[in-house]
Amino acid sequence: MLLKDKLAAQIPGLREDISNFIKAHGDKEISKVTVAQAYGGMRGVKGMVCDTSEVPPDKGLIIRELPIGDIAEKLPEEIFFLLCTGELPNKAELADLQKEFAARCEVPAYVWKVLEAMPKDSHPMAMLDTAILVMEKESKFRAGYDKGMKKTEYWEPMLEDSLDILAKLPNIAAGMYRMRFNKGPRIAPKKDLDWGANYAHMLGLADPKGTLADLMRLYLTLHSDHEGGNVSAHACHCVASALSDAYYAVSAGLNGLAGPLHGLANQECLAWVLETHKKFGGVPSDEDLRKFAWDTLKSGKVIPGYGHAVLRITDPRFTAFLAFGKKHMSDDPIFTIVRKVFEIVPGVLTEQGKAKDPWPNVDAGSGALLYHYGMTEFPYYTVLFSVSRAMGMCSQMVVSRAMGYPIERPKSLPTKVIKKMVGA
Ligand code: AMX
Repeated sequence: MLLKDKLAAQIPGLREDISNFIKAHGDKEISKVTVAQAYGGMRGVKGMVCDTSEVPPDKGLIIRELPIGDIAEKLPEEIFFLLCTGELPNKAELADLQKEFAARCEVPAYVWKVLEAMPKDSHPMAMLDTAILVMEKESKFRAGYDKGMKKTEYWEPMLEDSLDILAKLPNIAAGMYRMRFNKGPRIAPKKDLDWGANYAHMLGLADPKGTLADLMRLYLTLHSDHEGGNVSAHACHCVASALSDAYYAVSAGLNGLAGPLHGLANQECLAWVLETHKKFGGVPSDEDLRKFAWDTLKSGKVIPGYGHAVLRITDPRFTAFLAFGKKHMSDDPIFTIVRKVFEIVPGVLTEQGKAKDPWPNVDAGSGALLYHYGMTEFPYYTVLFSVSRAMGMCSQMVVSRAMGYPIERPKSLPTKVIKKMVGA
């Protein structure tokens, strides 16, 4: 496998580089922690390493030196290769990776049986995470560990598990969609389609203009990674640092993505947009929308899709979705509201003065695009996000095992000790 060959060639040099770096600079300080940060979700504390991507507050997502806006048109498979190796694949490397995905995409029959046995009103995220966890017995990492593989070899079965999971995810996610929302029998994958197009094909949505595959590719590329400190990446990294295999770790990360302040925001965001549509009987006026935004804030709720823990600009991923919408559905009323919300809400949040970032994040527009294609089941939206974000989580785990990073174990303190430390 060409991806594995490339990693095998890179890893010894990377290990040596980091080992020398720690030897030469290991005692230097890169962050300090205040009392407010300890109580404030560690926001801004620099205490983790993530080489797959970074999110400068004033630029947005950069994957291995490439701004997301410059690579939004790339295939998700290309992005996975980039995340793992720092390089976009050449033609042969891409074809080889796609061959690996096609060869591994079959979902074990027991997964469907478990999903079918779940209560009919289970949240799709609970179903997805169960499906991943139930496949844990397939883990090559755990099998290798049980046989006593060497630490320097950990990354290889971690890559194998990652490819197995990623290859199956669109298949599981699409099958689950059809099962959970009574869309009829599962649709078999087409092995000659790329990852995103195959996912679009297996969902079985009406696609008269033939553009759904483009949206899926864009969606999967844009959500792929967002550095290491967000809830899902961090949860996944932490679990895997205990040498739990990729099935345990990806499932754990996605459980975090299911939270309304994280990945679930896209479902909540579209619900908010549709609420305005219903309340005002169509596209609201600027004044109506401004008032509705204020009413939301005054009722103690957040405006979903706006604000970010790190970003301080309009998320370039939102910009890419907006461009797609302008091109393919400029007269769609729901998309029109999304555009209007973008004109009004940053001003409202700025006036309120609480949110540090009044600008739209990735979730502010993506739901409206899916809705346009007839995917009206909001609870499913975070599943799409998950299929994509699994690429980031998996690539981060491969890198972490390749570099031999240790178990994660920050130090916590009781309030009384912190008070004593600062003389309170
Ligand atoms: N609407 C209303 N209030 C908001 C807000 C929003 N969109 N964004 C932030 N605020 C509020 C916070 O709730 C907080 O209020 P508090 O002091 O009363 O607790 C205050 O502004 C300061 O928050 P912050 O430092 O700017 O943000 P944060 O780092 O604590 O939280 C986030 C970041 C994303 C959770 C927050 O902006 C939010 O809740 N946004 C709406 C939900 C959302 O869109 N989530 C998706 C994020 C992207 C993703 O992971 N998919």
